[in-house]
Amino acid sequence: HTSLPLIINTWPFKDATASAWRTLQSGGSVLDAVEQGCARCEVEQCDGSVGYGGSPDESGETTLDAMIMNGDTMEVGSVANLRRIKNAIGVARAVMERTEHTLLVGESASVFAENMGFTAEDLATNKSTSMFSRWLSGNCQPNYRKNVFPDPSKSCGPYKPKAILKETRRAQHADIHSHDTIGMLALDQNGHVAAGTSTNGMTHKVPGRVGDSPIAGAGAYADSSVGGAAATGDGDIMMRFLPSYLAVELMRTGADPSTACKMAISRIKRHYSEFFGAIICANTTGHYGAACNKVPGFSQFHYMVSNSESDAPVLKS
Ligand code: SD4
Repeated sequence: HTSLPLIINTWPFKDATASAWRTLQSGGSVLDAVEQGCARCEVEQCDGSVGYGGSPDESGETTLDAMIMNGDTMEVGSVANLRRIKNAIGVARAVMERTEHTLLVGESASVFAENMGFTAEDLATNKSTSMFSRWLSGNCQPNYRKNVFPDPSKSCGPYKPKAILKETRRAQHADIHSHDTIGMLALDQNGHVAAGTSTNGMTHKVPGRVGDSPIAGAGAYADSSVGGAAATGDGDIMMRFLPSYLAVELMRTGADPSTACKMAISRIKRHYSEFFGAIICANTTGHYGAACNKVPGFSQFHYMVSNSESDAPVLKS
């Protein structure tokens, strides 16, 4: 097939696609491509949901989740709840290449990053500060706490038990602008596959919350004997089903990428018919596909593709 090498990523983050493509063209590896592509979004703060200055948690802090996977060696490096460091995918790669571990979390991950020479910076911006204060000063609903509501005598918290309909939470998730992780796959002509993700998670999440993005098999998965997959959406739900792992395993047993993506989404739908989410898949012949759960407010999922068939990234849906 002629369409290798291939870069594919979630959402219309075309600068990320272009950056990954350029990295491959200038002799970089698939890992370099995924790292550079996701890092591009971390710098651009793609959609406010990748990198610094977005998705403040319930205490107002932005923290980052990222992972990278080498489909040749099956090595993974991940960081979750990373504080103070903007280049989360870079730290994930350092975990993979400079430790024997797979996942580092929270303050300790940040100290590791500082020791590895990453710059510590405040991840707050005017935008994230005002998102947080707007939430505090009125509309602060405990998005992600079940069966609790703020004390009505205070503008926000401490949370008091109260019945809360599950639909409330689902409705919040239907707002696709509150979470648009970058998930990226890179495949080259020599059969190398890499996958990665980077995100600032969910707005007003409970501090300490980790989503699907830094979890191997959930946020992304790569196996150079098959291909790769990456997911985006409601990580709290999606990570229970390891959709990226499932999609890669379905391709291993012969499913084409579109079918594998659809089946991974259907598996989640069986239990959470209204969940918000999408997945991209590609196999080692350069074929690719995507699927999303069509729910009100989210009927079309956009993703970017770069391969030898065009000289600029192409938007697909
Ligand atoms: C998360 N999956 O932290 C991420 C968010 C996301 O599109 O992908 N949004 O749950």
